[in-house]
Amino acid sequence: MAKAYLGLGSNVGDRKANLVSAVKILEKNKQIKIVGISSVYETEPEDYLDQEKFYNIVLSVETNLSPLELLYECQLIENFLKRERIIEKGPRTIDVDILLYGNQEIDNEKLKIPHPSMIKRAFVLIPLLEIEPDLTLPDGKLLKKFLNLLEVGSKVKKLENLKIDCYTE
Ligand code: PH2
Ligand code: MG
Ligand code: MG
Repeated sequence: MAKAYLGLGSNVGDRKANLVSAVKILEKNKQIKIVGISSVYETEPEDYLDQEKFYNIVLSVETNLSPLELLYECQLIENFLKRERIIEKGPRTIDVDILLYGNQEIDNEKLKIPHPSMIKRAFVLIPLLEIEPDLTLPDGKLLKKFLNLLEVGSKVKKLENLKIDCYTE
């Protein structure tokens, strides 16, 4: 079993319902066990700025899927929730990214792990560090050090009253 971390985001339609659907699909997969789930954060859009605010969460999972098999599962969820790819880094019903997969480093045209922009994104690092404060990159660097370098301000807000439950045992 490998421990992996997934970053999920939604800014089209019912953002919470989209995240819940994605979590439910992951829970149904017998080869994936969700072991941690962050709070839901409402976040200002990054990269492509002219779009609605996102809801972002991070999950930790244990899985015996390979990194590529896990990627296919993420893409299956994106297809199921009818994600359209009109604008790069633009609006989406759901985005499911593999952030980390054990201590593996992967760099090919299909898949890059660690996720190349995770260390620059407070909407990833804040929920990730909420569930795993001392997490490191495969090279041993502490992720919280990267968060300290970012201007977060009010761009990432924890939604205290919005919980996504997960039921896997
Ligand atoms: N995803 C992007 C681009 N910008 N901004 C926020 N706040 N949250 C996201 O998940 C996000 C983004 C492309 O994956
Ligand atoms: Mg993606
Ligand atoms: Mg993404």
